[in-house]
Amino acid sequence: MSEPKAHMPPAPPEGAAADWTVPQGWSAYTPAEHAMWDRLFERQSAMLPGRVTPAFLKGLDVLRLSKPGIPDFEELSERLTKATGWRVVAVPGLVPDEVFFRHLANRTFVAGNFIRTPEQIDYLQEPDVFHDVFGHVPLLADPVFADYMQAYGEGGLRSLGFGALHKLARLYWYTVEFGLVREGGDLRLYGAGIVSSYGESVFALDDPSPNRIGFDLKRVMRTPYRIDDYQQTYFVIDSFEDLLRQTLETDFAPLYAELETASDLDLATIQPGDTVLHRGSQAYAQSRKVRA
Ligand code: HBI
Ligand code: FE
Repeated sequence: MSEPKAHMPPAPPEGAAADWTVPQGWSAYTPAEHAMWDRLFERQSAMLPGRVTPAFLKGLDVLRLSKPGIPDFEELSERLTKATGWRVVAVPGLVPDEVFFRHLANRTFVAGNFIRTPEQIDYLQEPDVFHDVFGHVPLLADPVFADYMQAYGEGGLRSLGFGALHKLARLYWYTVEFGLVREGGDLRLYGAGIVSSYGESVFALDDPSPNRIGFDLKRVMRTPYRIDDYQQTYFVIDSFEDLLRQTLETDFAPLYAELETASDLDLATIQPGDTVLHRGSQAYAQSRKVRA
């Protein structure tokens, strides 16, 4: 099978629209599926006060996400649109990059419509409705973060023309998925991959193993990431305003050209010039390697 061309994403699966969206099918969720949401919601919302950025808790509240059961995307979108003009639509799973970016550029967030099974409670490969809605949607109610996500979608579409998607994907990974923010001298969580994970919401903030270093756009785009375990390095932004400003002010075309000849950095090694907030012991990653 050949790689799909950047501007020719594969056709959507049967039953999906041209933009890959599907009906959420809210009335078809079983009591067990709603109960799984409630179980995950309770576990995470007990963990997050004092650890997550207050903007996330505000989003949970504004969007009434504590209402029991899997949220109905229409009702959720109504509240979200009032806050920032974003909507949530359902997709069957991962969608092609170009499709994903086009939705973000249009202030539409695509969310998986299925929920993990009890066996998958702590780890699953594809983003389900809990990761997508609990993890991502609260911050879409924050005006600055909402603009950052749109800018990311627009930048993503442009990156396809430079063959630089994998560099830009690192920016998404280390901010939207696994970002930390420094607020009033304290580190707080904001990345969706962390806030939707029971284990990583403690590890990312409190464990001595990972590095925590100041966010630098070029540095991040040279740093590979792992999709199979906790991160070995977290990048810390000063504020959403600063992240948005850096993203909007950077001319990515010359940056991509420069990065083409720059080597990838080791994902666990502190580099000269890094702002080190915590030098990780990497003990966790090493213990996993020995056992693997
Ligand atoms: N599709 N449903 C879904 N969710 C994502 O987060 C996603 C995707 N397709 C591509 C994609 N993410 C990547 O392009 C980004 O992680 C960069
Ligand atoms: Fe995600």
